[in-house]
Amino acid sequence: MRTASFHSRSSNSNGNHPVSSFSLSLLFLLLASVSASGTVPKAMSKPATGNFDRGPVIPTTPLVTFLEHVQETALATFGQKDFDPKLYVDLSLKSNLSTTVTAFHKLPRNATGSVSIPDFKEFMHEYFDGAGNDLVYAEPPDFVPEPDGFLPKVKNPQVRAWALEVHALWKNLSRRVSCSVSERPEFHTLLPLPGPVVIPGSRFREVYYWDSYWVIRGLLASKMYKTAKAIVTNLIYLIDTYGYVLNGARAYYTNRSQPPLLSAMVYDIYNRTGDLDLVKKALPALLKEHQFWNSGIHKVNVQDNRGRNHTLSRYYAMWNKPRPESSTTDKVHASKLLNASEKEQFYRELASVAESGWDFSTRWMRNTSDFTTLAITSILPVDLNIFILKMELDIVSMAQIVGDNKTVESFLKSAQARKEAIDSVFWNEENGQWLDYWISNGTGSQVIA
Ligand SMILES: *[C@@H]1O[C@H](CO)[C@@H](O)[C@H](O)[C@H]1NC(C)=O
Ligand SMILES: *[C@@H]1O[C@H](CO)[C@@H](O)[C@H](O)[C@H]1NC(C)=O
Ligand SMILES: *[C@@H]1O[C@H](CO)[C@@H](O)[C@H](O)[C@H]1NC(C)=O
Ligand SMILES: *[C@@H]1O[C@H](CO)[C@@H](O)[C@H](O)[C@H]1NC(C)=O
Ligand SMILES: *[C@@H]1O[C@H](CO)[C@@H](O)[C@H](O)[C@H]1NC(C)=O
Ligand SMILES: *[C@@H]1O[C@H](CO)[C@@H](O)[C@H](O)[C@H]1NC(C)=O
Ligand SMILES: *[C@@H]1O[C@H](CO)[C@@H](O)[C@H](O)[C@H]1NC(C)=O
Ligand SMILES: *[C@@H]1O[C@H](CO)[C@@H](O)[C@H](O)[C@H]1NC(C)=O
Ligand SMILES: *[C@@H]1O[C@H](CO)[C@@H](O)[C@H](O)[C@H]1NC(C)=O
Ligand SMILES: CC(=O)N[C@H]1CO[C@H](CO)[C@@H](O)[C@@H]1O
Repeated sequence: MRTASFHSRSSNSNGNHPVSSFSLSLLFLLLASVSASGTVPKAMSKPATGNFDRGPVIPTTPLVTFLEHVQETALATFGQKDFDPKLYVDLSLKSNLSTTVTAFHKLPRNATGSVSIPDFKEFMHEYFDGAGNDLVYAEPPDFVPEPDGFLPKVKNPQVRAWALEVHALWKNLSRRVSCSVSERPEFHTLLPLPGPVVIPGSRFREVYYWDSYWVIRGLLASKMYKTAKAIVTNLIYLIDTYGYVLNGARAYYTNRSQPPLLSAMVYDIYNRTGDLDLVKKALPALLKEHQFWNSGIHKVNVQDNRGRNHTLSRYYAMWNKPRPESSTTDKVHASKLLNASEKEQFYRELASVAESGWDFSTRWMRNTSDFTTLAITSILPVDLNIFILKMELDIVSMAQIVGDNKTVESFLKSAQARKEAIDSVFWNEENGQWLDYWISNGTGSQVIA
């Protein structure tokens, strides 16, 4: 289980990030190629992209901004080797921010802005708690070394033994947010969550959105229903607080989401447990999340060749600066770009690519040899729209379960419309595949009003 690096949360890699076999199998092998065919439909309304960065930006917290300065100084001090920028935005404060900032500015620096290693280490020790100290170990309440009926079809003793070792990792990855976070939230970039959590591990010290889908699949195989429900409860809490599920539970992940798989998590848990209360609690949150993906910047209208109008969704982060957890690397990549608005657009694309869960793939580049040509906000992705179609069908099932006929009816219609849009806009007859649709290739010339 390569939990540390297997797919995209927020990597600081440089464009060659491997896509996991998990994510690939998830895409139903739809996406062998990513270009649209010659018979592409025409985008009807010009979205706020092209060469201009016009989307919303929600300002960051003073703590995140300060930690980015610390990150920069750390890079100047320690150098590139083994440098992980994320470490510095995961630190929590020991004293209040103004005291810490004052001490930081008093550090003696040389001409290149670097502090001596001993001075910097002493400052770090005196003013910060270690990254991840604000998540504490929590014994999962429903873990047993070998659950009843565990993987009944797996008979080979070696494979069984290995599966039980993997199962035992749940114990290892269970945490809860320390009380210190709710006591002094302004000292932490970690966000408080009501229930216990399961983390991916390694440098990914906090809860992630679509990782939780895979975590829950595993927890269900391990019969850990209580832990699985707690994870869903946390994600619902994020929707109640922010209006959508954040990429991860950190102050620097609040301006983007990740592939929307919450409905699948709830539905899978319901399927195993029959927990009606969970469905009742989740349904209003899912309706809110559906709205998030089908309004504003995420929503794009497209007209097909037969003049029919369709609505599809895209990834689009509410952020146009370096991602704080990878700020130093993002800046290096952006330094190739000449002016401020191009840089902002590039930063927007980087954050939006992180929202896709794929991180850096040539799938999102106009020029596959040039990382700065990431253009995901100009793409209607097949997988995102399939996830949303699944969300719509899950909502139909859940509304049926709770007897909300109005929602059943309206989401049957939404699902039908999206299915038609997917077939009409994405389907490529020649290839026999659904392909991503590029809204505009930069010139705006294909955008026909
Ligand atoms: C920060 O802490 C210092 C020292 O404890 C105190 O004097 C100061 O008033 C605090 N500032 C804020 C903004 O809380
Ligand atoms: C500043 O300090 C860094 C690291 O301590 C060192 O590599 C660099 O050469 C120094 N630069 C100057 C101008 O002294
Ligand atoms: C997780 O497992 C590793 C390796 O077995 C061990 O070193 C570590 O202490 C464990 N951590 C927790 C929180 O159980
Ligand atoms: C659970 O899923 C299985 C397989 O898709 C399906 O046959 C079954 O009806 C589902 N059960 C419930 C309670 O939804
Ligand atoms: C599609 O939308 C356009 C622009 O809003 C409108 O003019 C046109 O009538 C619509 N076409 C259909 C078939 O509804
Ligand atoms: C930035 O560069 C782009 C592409 O070269 C150009 O279209 C745009 O006008 C420039 N913007 C500014 C503010 O200079
Ligand atoms: C848009 O650009 C992408 C990436 O260069 C390319 O694969 C695709 O074919 C282009 N689409 C259209 C409609 O020209
Ligand atoms: C693509 O990027 C590479 C590397 O920067 C460059 O050499 C090449 O000319 C670019 N191709 C196009 C079509 O712009
Ligand atoms: C909702 O639909 C079901 C199945 O069609 C029907 O049995 C039920 O009476 C309906 N409930 C309401 C409140 O209309
Ligand atoms: C990365 C970043 O700056 N995130 C900000 C996004 O928006 C929220 C508010 O919803 C801020 O609190 C975050 O700091």
